[in-house]
Amino acid sequence: MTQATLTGVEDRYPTRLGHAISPVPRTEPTVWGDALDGPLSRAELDGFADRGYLIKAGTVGDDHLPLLQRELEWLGAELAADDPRAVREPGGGIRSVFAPHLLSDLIAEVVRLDTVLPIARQLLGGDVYIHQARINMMPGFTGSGFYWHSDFETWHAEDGMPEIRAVSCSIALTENYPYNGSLMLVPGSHRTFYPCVGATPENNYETSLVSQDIGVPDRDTLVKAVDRHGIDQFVGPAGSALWFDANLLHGSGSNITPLPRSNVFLVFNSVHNPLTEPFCGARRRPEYLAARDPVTTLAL
Ligand code: 6CS
Ligand code: FE
Repeated sequence: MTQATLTGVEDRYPTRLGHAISPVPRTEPTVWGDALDGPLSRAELDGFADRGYLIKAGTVGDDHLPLLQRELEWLGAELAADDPRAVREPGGGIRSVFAPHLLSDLIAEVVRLDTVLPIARQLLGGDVYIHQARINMMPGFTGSGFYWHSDFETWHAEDGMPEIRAVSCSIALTENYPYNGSLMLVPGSHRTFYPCVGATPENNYETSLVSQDIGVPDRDTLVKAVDRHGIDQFVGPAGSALWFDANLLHGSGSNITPLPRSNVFLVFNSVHNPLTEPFCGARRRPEYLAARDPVTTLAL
């Protein structure tokens, strides 16, 4: 019996299985709002629906960037060495800082910028809240990558997110070059859910945030997806933003250059898509990974 039937919530996207099953066509729309509902044009919305991502230059301007870059250093120093919200790279340095919007007023401000929140509301068709936020530092020399995955696969299995009605906004705080660990995307892959084989270990997030072994598509799936869709890359100056659908396959290589690729990721979830119980049957993940608190999940 799966967790879903225990809670009575239908699991339309089974994953973390004992055996491989066929990919599941997405049933939800990718874009829930319309051109009149926000700043994105019809063409931009159609592009997002087709490719599963959209790049917007100038999302954060020079008025915020230098302050945000300084904020990164402060956040890195502020968190105690044993704070679980600061995930470290095996080779040294900080890999990610989770829930930075709750630690920094400046990052909380970025969430509500006219170039950010209205786009999230338009894509998700109404009120939203922050499901998860993080800064991925991808430090120079030691930044280890993120293997191919769909964020929704994790958020569904381990956080109980029922529908694909969430979107990530990755804002470059440093220049994202083709060679310093910038995000690679499989355009169009968001229209298919790829069930993964392998049960979720207890407290999986204690290792998966550094190296994700469970909940990743097998190589045959990746060969077929890349063969069909190709690979695009998010490169651009500090201040530009990549909006990508929760189910879009993405990953990044390691960064052996001296140039950090530090991005802040804001994950917006629709208020109509509140978390239930983890569909993989594991215990709930901590609040800093998956917001459930009535205050932090208040509509923005
Ligand atoms: O487990 C998670 O929620 C995180 N893992 C990855 C690889 N991307 C999304 C998210 O930060
Ligand atoms: Fe991810």
